[in-house]
Amino acid sequence: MQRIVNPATGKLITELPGADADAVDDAVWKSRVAYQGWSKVSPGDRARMLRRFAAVVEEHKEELAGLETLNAGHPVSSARWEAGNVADVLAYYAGAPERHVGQQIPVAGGVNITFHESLGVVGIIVPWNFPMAIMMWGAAPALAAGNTVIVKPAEQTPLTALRLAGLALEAGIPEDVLQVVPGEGEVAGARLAGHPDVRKIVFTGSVEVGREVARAAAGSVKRVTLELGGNSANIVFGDADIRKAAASAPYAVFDNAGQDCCARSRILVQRDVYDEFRELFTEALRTVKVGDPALDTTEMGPLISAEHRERVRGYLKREPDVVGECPEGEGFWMPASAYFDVAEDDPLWTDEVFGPVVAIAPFYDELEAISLANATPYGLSGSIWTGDTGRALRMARAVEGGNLSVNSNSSVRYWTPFGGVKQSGLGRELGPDALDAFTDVKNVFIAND
Ligand code: TXE
Repeated sequence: MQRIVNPATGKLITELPGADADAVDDAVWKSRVAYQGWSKVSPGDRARMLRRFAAVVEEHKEELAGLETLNAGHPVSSARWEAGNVADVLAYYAGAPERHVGQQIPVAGGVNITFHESLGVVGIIVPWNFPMAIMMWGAAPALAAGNTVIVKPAEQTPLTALRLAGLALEAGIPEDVLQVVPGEGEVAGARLAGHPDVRKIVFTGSVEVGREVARAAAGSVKRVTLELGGNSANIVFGDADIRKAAASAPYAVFDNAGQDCCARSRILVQRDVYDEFRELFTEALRTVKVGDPALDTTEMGPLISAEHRERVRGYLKREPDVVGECPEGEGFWMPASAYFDVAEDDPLWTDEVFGPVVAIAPFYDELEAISLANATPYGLSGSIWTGDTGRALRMARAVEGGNLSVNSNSSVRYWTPFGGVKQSGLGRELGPDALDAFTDVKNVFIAND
């Protein structure tokens, strides 16, 4: 049985049986049968059903946000964003069945056309940090492209995934087109990744498990998309709007208590404004409102589990330079913490801490900033704060990452591509490109004589 716990109180919400390998095999079989129907649904009807699914999610936005707050500890304002994002992603990809067109390529002796063929059964292995959104970033384009989907949610957070599968049925998506199989990663997740009839795996989680998933997928040459986290840099130059950069920096790392693959968990500040930034940032960190995630005013909730909190605490070898507020009680609470003058080889600088901890260091010039920013095996997101457009472009090109922002800390827009370089992963989600990740191009030549 899987124990589903409220991270804000440590109390049991419910217990669920976990799928074993046989249950996954059964789901794959049902998915293959459902694929025979779903892949042949006309583009217009598939689009209509996905639009209806988006509308049903929109109608249940408050319920979904409440469930996410209860199960994942997200502040309700952020959970509302997430539920809205699910509806938006579905609505966006609902436009795809009628628009994902092939090509006619000029050839001698006939006609050459290409088709985007759906793959078949797609497995999506989801982490606990943004359970609804990450599930749908995979499921929406996969379904739109004509595939059937099996979601393996994280052990800690299956509730919104199960509810979304129920809402899909309510919206008229046929049975078994979108299934959710809660279970242990090493059992259900591993079986899904290794199953010969699953044609594609989308995995979001740790680098270690990502490697295992890729190895298991290699057995049947499955297509793989991997999103394996990050340790992104927030780079503040002396010519930037320092007040703005400092005011938004805490949210960029403490959102979801730092359990965000795009968290700007390292801040690099040019030496001439380092002291000013330090003062402003310290002030901003101390005002982050930490507490009951069900309250509208809360900005940071608990960590996902006691086990994860221990992992994060393992990085704190000395007292932080600045510490925020932290509620008392049984939940998995941890204060926002900042360390200044962190060395380039400190694990706080190189590793993904995945908690409310930020490492800050000064730099002299662009070259040093680039070298410090890239001194990690990850390459997902990052921000550059500067008033100089040329510098913004030079830096955005030089920092290793899939998603860079200038004078902003945003990374995710459902209509633009998202993903990492280096050990942050493989492939892109969201935006128009994601459809290609769920289809193969078929080339057909028709002779005219
Ligand atoms: O991840 P796991 P965990 C990073 C972050 C975090 C660390 C560990 O640094 O501290 O990973 O988190 C399933 N075959 N990220 O332990 O284990 C598992 O059931 C197939 C970054 O929670 O990678 C869950 O559904 N699947 C991140 C999913 O993999 C397996 C989000 C992720 O779990 C499996 C989360 C196996 N052998 C953690 N073992 C991001 N990229 O945003 C586990 N799973």
